[in-house]
Amino acid sequence: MVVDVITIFPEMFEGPMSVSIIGSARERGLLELRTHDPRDHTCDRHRTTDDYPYGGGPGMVMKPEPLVAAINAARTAGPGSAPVAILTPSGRPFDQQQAHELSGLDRLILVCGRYEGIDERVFAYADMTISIGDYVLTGGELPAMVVIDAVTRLLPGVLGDEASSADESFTDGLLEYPQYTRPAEYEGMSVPDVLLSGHHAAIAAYRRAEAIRKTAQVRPDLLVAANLTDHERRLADEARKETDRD
Ligand code: 4FN
Repeated sequence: MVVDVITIFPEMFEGPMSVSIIGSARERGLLELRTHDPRDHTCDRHRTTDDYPYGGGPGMVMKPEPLVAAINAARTAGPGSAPVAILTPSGRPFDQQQAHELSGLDRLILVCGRYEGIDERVFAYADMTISIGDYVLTGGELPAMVVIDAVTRLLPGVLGDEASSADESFTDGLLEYPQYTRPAEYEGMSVPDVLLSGHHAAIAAYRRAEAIRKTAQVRPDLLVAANLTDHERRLADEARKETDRD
């Protein structure tokens, strides 16, 4: 997959996108990540990418011309068509479902805002908008990296066989079950006996029950989409009631 990022801070991507799974995906050619700086598409001496807002008010707004010129440069920098996604607080809430959808694309262009925002007319060049959550940020670069991280790990070959099948079982919409490694006892806290039992069916049942209990307690909204048996629904309802009493 080829991802083009439109950003006035391309250096922000260097560290995070060069290490671990994403760095290795790039080295292996599974992800091609390119940045395009709107500053390189300005004509004035100061390479201006922002201007005062019409109608007044605080802060500056990203000018349309350098941004759209950078989007077009990204478009023509590769074969075929590439959907354009703007990272913005008013975008579609990003989730694992959309990560799966985007991982099926050959190309994607991500546009990062800075200052107080992007001139509204740039949105006419976008196929979609994405938001990673409800908090104030200084730019769309971290959100773009969140999207790239979530999408890249789903690309064929990026994770090993074991990690990708583990992924399928935990993307059944539930939070993670509790995990333990050695030592069996740490500061008086011991690993649940069932995990030391070697009884694989019992371990699987314990983990699924714990994942359902945890999800019901901290994120009951996630259970709506989860595939639960009648018995598991009752387990979730019980866990829910436990927290309601707190
Ligand atoms: N943020 C809010 C309301 C109004 C403004 C903001 C805000 C960066 C250019 C956008 C933020 C959060 C999630 C992009 C936030 C995201 C951004 C994102 C983002 C600079 C303008 C700005 C009600 C959400 C708190 C700054 C709420 N996902 N403006 O953060 O780009 O993608």
